[in-house]
Order: sequence, then C-alpha cells, then structure tokens
Amino acid sequence: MLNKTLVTVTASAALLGAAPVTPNGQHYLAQPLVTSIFTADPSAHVFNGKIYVYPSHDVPTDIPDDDLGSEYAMHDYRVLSMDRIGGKVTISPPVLDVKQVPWASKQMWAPDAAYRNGTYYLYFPARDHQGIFRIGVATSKSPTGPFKAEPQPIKGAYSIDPAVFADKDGKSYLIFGGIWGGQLQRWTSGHFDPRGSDTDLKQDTKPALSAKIARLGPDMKQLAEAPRDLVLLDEHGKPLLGGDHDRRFFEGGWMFRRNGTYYFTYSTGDTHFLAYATATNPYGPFHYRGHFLEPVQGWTTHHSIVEFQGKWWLFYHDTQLSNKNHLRNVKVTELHFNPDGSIRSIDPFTR
Ligand code: FUB
Repeated sequence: MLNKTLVTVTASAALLGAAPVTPNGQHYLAQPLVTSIFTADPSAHVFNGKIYVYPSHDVPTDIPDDDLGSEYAMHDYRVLSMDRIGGKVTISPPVLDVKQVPWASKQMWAPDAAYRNGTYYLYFPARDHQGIFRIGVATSKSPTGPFKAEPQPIKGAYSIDPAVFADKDGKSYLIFGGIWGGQLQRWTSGHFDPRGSDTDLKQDTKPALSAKIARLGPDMKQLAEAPRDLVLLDEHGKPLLGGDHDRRFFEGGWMFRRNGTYYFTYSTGDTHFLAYATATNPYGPFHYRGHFLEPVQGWTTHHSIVEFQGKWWLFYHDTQLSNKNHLRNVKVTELHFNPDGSIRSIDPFTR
C-alpha cells in the first residue's frame, strides 16, 4: 500500500517523464533528483551547509552494452546542489569536459570531490590515450566549478571510482578501484598488464582483489604513499575470496566514519548489491558486515553516504527514467543504523 506522500511525488515525477512503476509493476522507494539530464554514481558532500552531489553525467550512445561498460560513454561533469533533502535541486552547467583534460580520451566515469584550504578538488577517472583508466584531479574556488584539470593524471593512482575520505584528524585519503571494465585486475603487478581476461579473473579460490587506499599529500593532488589494499575479511577473519560474488568488492568504494567506526561501503557489481564492512582505522582490515541496498533497476549500483542535519543519507542511482543500463538517475533516501552500528538494509522498491 502506498502512502499519500509517495503517491504525490510519483504523480509529479510522472509528469516529468519518470515511469511511476518498474517494468515489473513495483513501486520505487524514491524518485529521481533531476529528470532533465541523466545522472549516476552520486558522490554527495556537505560544503558550507549545503549539499553538493558530484555525479556521472550519462549520455545516450549507440555503443552496445558489454561486460566492460563500453556503453558508459560520458564526456563531462555537472554538479547538483540543494539546500535541503527534498528541496529544489540546481543543475550546474558543465564543469569539466574530457576535451579540457590533456591526458584523457573518453569515459569520464564516477567522480568525487573534496575541499581543503579554500580550494575544491574534483577527482575523476577516464581512459588515457592508450585506453588505460587513470585518475585525474581538477580544482576550482567554487564547489560548482568550473574545474581546471591538472595536466597529468595522479601518479600512482589507476583504475576507476575515486572517492576521498577526509578524516577528523585532517588527513585525507584517496580510495579507488573497480574490477572488470575498471581494469583493477590489470594492476596486480604494480604496472598495467594488457594480458588476460577482464571478466574471468581466475581467482575464485584466492583472496579477492581489493580496492586501494592511499593518503593524499597536503596539496591534495598527489599520493603521499604507495596505495595499500583495503582487505575485506569474512566472519572467520579470512579474506573474502574472488568467487564470493555476493560479498567481494567490485567497484564504487566509499568511506565514512561514525561513532569512531570506519565504514567501507561498495558495490558487489555482477550481484548488484551495496555492501559494507567496518574497521577501527581507515586502512583496515575491514570486517564484512552485510548488504545495505538490495539490487536496483539497472545493472550498476553505486552510492555515497553523508550525514546532514543529524540524519544519514544514502545517495544511489537506478534506471527509472530510461530503463537502460547506461542512462541512470540519482536518488536519495534516509539510511538508518541499528544500536550496534549495523546498517539497516534498504529495499529500493516499496511493497
Ligand atoms: O558510471 C560508470 C561506472 O558504472 C562507474 O564508474 C561504476 O561505479 C558504475 O556505476
């Protein structure tokens, strides 16, 4: 049974082109934040008391879907901003285009942003001119850009899905990585290795590949140390295995701290869950705790978590506006914690 609020929101979204129910007849838990452009991979931050969301800007393409995500052909970024959850959402003009990034050729995928000492930093992955995913940084004096890219990608960073975690002690960390199309499997030797399969990683009985973390230097533009593995441990204290597709890291890492506990949250990719693990410090090891978002409509699932005005919010995406994997729309819903710090699982559909 739908409550009245949901009916009202669903009706207004329908006017703007959002399907009121899924192709299977289910009702969506939340509605798209914006409907005039396609947005995905939302990285939300609170700067100066406002919410800024740094999403991917999805675009139509004729490139067919494949296991490497070639159909995700994005070329620029926009910023969404709002004074409050549920309030008016402002869409910025383009803040950075691939043409303005000397080292990049295509596929401007999931970005993140950070602030330090009067400067805003936009971190973004893109393929270089050899087709290798690297991570770049661009700066602005405004949270809504425009951003100016550094001429070279960040040395020592690679793969996709950068996320910056700013700890309370002033240290900031760059988290990155994604397997399959994100190419993390090609860096196990420390250098890019073009050989081998991108989807059969031949590691079902071996520890799964880990997301990476490295402290950022004071200028926020370079790594202050070599990247380390964000190891995920199972209930027996053993690393999750590569064959454990329901629990192992795939892409879309995020980190936050709550009540002294560090949470590492991520997508399980081909099993379409958002999962989390906790630790006592940002390097881990992290203990796997469970799923907190069931599969959404669409292949990818990607998120961020932010505290705003005393509540915790999950920004995520699905494909309500298009029902196409590569044309997504960002959403937000409240996230709840249990007294023991575990996260209450969310069903993206109401019953
Ligand atoms: O948006 C392109 C890619 O899809 C992202 O980098 C992944 O996290 C997945 O959402």
